[in-house]
Amino acid sequence: MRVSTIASLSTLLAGNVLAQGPVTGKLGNATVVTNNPVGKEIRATLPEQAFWKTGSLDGNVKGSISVKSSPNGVGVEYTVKFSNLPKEGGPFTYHIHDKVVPADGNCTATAAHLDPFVRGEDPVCDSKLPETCQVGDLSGKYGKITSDPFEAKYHDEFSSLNVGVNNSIPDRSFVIHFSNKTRISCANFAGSGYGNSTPTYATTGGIKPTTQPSSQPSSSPITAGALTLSPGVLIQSFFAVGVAAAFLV
Ligand SMILES: *[C@@H]1O[C@H](CO)[C@@H](O)[C@H](O)[C@H]1NC(C)=O
Ligand SMILES: *[C@@H]1O[C@H](CO)[C@@H](O)[C@H](O)[C@H]1NC(C)=O
Ligand SMILES: *[C@@H]1O[C@H](CO)[C@@H](O)[C@H](O)[C@H]1NC(C)=O
Ligand SMILES: *[C@@H]1O[C@H](CO)[C@@H](O)[C@H](O)[C@H]1NC(C)=O
Ligand SMILES: [Cu+2]
Repeated sequence: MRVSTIASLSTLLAGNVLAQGPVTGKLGNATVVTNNPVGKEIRATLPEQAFWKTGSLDGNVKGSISVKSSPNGVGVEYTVKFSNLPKEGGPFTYHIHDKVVPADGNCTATAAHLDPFVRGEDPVCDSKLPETCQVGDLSGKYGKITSDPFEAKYHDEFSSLNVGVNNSIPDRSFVIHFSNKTRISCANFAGSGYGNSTPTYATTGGIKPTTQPSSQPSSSPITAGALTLSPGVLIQSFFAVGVAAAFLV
């Protein structure tokens, strides 16, 4: 196809989309949460073992998502940290998923993104209109993981720290993906188990057997790279010198 044809086709498509307004949820735009419990904070931390291991991934991606209520109860503040990412397969995405990770660490069992307004994944949402995005599509709304280490802080109006409501985060999980959507790792929030307070690790959901942490060679602890989880649980560092340098394009 000629370049000019492609150009006019995309003009036509763009015009069409504009005429119909942005794609939003079948049940409308996400509603702003105004009753978040002030002073509440939850966190999900990735486990020691990856769900999907590639050659370059050393142990697992290190990372956590913390969700804190805003002083006025409207929306939440997210603090997202990732490092030790695979060298291939980026830019990586991450989302709040609908279901929790079961004790065996099967990231596939977390189902799809948290999407109470039935927006769907495709077409990808416009980050300038976060109310039109899936509530759980954090990288769609606030940016993909494009560096290592990666850190982002942002305010999201559509997440609830209350439990058992359609946009609740505490009773869910998050998943980090390769750009091709393959799930790399996942974790639950708060004391809900997997990745945080459970010292047992994935058997990789039938994808590849991994060694249990107890049978791993115990390297001398590198305090700088160690990640403290719930009291007493210490993940040993898998950082090699230099891994922290940015390598993603
Ligand atoms: C959803 O929000 C978008 C962007 O603010 C707006 O254009 C659209 O009319 C809204 N749709 C509904 C159904 O409220
Ligand atoms: C997705 O990308 C990862 C990393 O490059 C690779 O290991 C995996 O096989 C890919 N999955 C599919 C379905 O292509
Ligand atoms: C992981 O979860 C998926 C979806 O629930 C399921 O189909 C699959 O069998 C599970 N894998 C294992 C190894 O349990
Ligand atoms: C989700 O709950 C909020 C608050 O109760 C409500 O306004 C909204 O309509 C609900 N959305 C769906 C899709 O059920
Ligand atoms: Cu996801």
